[in-house]
Amino acid sequence: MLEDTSFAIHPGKEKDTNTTPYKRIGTLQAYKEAKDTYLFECTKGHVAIKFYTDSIVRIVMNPFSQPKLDASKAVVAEGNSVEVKVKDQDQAVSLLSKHLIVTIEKETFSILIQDDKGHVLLDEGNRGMGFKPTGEVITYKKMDKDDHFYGFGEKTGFLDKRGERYEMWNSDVYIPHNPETDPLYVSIPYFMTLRNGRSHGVFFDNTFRTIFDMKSELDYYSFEAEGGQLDYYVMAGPEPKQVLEQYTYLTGRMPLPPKWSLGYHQSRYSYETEAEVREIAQNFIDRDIPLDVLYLDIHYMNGYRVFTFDEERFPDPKKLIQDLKQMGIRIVPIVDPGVKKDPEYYVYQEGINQDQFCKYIEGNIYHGEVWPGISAFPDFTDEKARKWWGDKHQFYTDLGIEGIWNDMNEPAVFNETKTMDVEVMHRNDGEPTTHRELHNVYGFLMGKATYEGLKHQLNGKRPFLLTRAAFSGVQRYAAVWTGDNRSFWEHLQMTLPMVMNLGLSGVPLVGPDVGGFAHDTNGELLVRWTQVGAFTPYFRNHSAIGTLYQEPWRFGEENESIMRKYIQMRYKWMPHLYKVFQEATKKGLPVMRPLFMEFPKDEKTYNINDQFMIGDNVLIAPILAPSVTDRAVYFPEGDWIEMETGNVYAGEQVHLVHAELDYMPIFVKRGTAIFQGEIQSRQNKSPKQVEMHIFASPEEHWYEATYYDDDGETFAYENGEYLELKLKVVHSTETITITTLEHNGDYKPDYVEIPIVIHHLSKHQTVIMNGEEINGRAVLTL
Ligand code: MIG
Repeated sequence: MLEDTSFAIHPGKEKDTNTTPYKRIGTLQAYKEAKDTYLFECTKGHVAIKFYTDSIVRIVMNPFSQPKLDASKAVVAEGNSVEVKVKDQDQAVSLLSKHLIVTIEKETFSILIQDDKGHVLLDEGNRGMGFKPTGEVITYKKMDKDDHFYGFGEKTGFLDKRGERYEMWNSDVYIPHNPETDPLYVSIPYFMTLRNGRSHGVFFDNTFRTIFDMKSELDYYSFEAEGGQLDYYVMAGPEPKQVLEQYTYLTGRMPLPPKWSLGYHQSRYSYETEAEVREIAQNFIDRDIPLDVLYLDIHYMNGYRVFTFDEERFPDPKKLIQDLKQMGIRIVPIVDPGVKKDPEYYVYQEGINQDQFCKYIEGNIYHGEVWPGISAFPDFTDEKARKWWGDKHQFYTDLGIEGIWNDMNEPAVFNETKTMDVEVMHRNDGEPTTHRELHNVYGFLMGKATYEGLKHQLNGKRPFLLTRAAFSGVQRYAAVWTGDNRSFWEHLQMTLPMVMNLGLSGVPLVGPDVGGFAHDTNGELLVRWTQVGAFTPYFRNHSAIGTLYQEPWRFGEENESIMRKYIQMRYKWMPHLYKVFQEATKKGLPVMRPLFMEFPKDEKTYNINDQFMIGDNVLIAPILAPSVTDRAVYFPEGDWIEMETGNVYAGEQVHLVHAELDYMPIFVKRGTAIFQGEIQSRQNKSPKQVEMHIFASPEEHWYEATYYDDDGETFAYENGEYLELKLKVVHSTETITITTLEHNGDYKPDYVEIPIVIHHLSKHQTVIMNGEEINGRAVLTL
């Protein structure tokens, strides 16, 4: 606790910084090509360069041994075979693919990376790559005055990370998430640079503690690691969307989540008894507030023993889960990694008997204190333990559970370092190494174990997994929530850049604890947060033990009815959201997007922290401060139509927009289209009717609209059981022409047509659909 007093700035406290200088890797001696990889021998070590596609190149520096190319936890791509030309000149050697030029200065081994047009992506200048005999590795790159940085996973602060220094070390941080609180629970050692309207990406594939520094120097930034190889991938972009496609080509994309996981979720630490859970569920039904999921936090267990229920609090979990499912509500229980040290507890017994727990090199088990008391931790770095853990979830799936919530998986341990002893020796699938190296992937591998177990048990149904800790690639297994925020307006404000940067880091299904976890929320804050939550990719209200209850009805009828409206609105927008999620599964694009992603040439968008987009045409401008009912909204290029009022706002300027507490401004770009639905009933939340809304433009404009749907709960879509419509809508002064370009997939939804509603149609415009003029109702027949 001394950390929270002036002791923190005690003059004698300045750490002994490791002042050993970095050594450069030396002069190039020789190089050769072996299986698509270029191997460079330098006077002080080795470098490998490998192209994965024409737009992705990997650079690996290893001062101590030949580069290891197959040890990644995050990367799933093997790479295509890429045609590379080698240009050897006096002072430099260059490797050229279709979109990238890598030039290596022979004397210093400084690397310059350019795109095919000669634009500089990375330039080491006279700084290059370095290492210390103790194992640290670093590289410096020139920083342009126009560089903007995004990504870095889960970080507090503003959208643009220029001027920041970030550390990656998964940490359980309950102390308020301030702009300077770093690191948090998630490590994604990846960023995107936007430079003069073009972007490129860097993924530093190193699981040790890493540091990204865009702050300490004016014209160089750096990234470094405590150990391991200097192993990074450069992605050429040049559009921000292409960088995301390239990054997720490497680290994988999310599978489609079950539709129910995209609905509204209610949680509390904790709903403590079966009676309380039933009462909460009934309240949602009675109050006509749609709800898809209720969470069971740690109190459901017997003495916090995972894979158990407390028999008094939850005497018949199977019945409870069935009954709630009848009401259209699913139960998601929390599962922490710590297994209570209790010789009479079957999970501990199995773990010991089958040798599944993390150990020291000497063979003794690592024990740490968490909720259940002294506990052991499964060694998720080993396939045997992952399988065991995954299989254990049969306990939950047999009860009808289809989703799991992983918490404390940094792993969090109640001690000075907040985590496992870094000297623990993980099995690491036959390549043993320390927790110091694998700390940042512990939660990620727990996620892998859990997701794969669930997927197997659910027999074709899509599992849902929520995780607190994560590493690059987590999108393949889990949704991420941003941990223990607080019920402060500042934390509502922080939600936007934080969720957007997670999206820019390849994780589309993300959200905060709506209403705030710690501290007491209040009606106004909860209303404004619920409005935002209705459009965050993951939408869960959660609050901490000892704080005011914050279900939507706790702050009076007026507030309740606003929250009802916005939670219902979430379902109305589901067809649009689902389509954007489907895009995330195909291309790795975020669902909740910063404006620059759609308008990368517009500098005004580079650091907008209080507006966001859902997909490419919906712009949301929430109110994020108390008592505020008017706000400035920046509109990028084009005309923007306010959904509620029909008002049209001209782009490339700021307008003042009015928004009382019951209202959050939502705009759609004129000349585009969206799909919306109406939910069927409280039990069945799939849409009974979907409508296409076209926002007619009086000017020449065209837009390609996509509609996507499937059964929402199985993997049948992977075998063609989906419906995808691609439509082209061309606007002109006289006509709106709608043409079906493609109708893909075999899925037949319950609805047989999609009515088309055209807004702002002028009396001079006629509607033409697939070649025919329409006078009455326009519909898409399925
Ligand atoms: O702080 O399981 O972030 O969502 O409710 C203690 C109890 C551990 C931290 C999680 C929070 C959860 C809580 N957990």
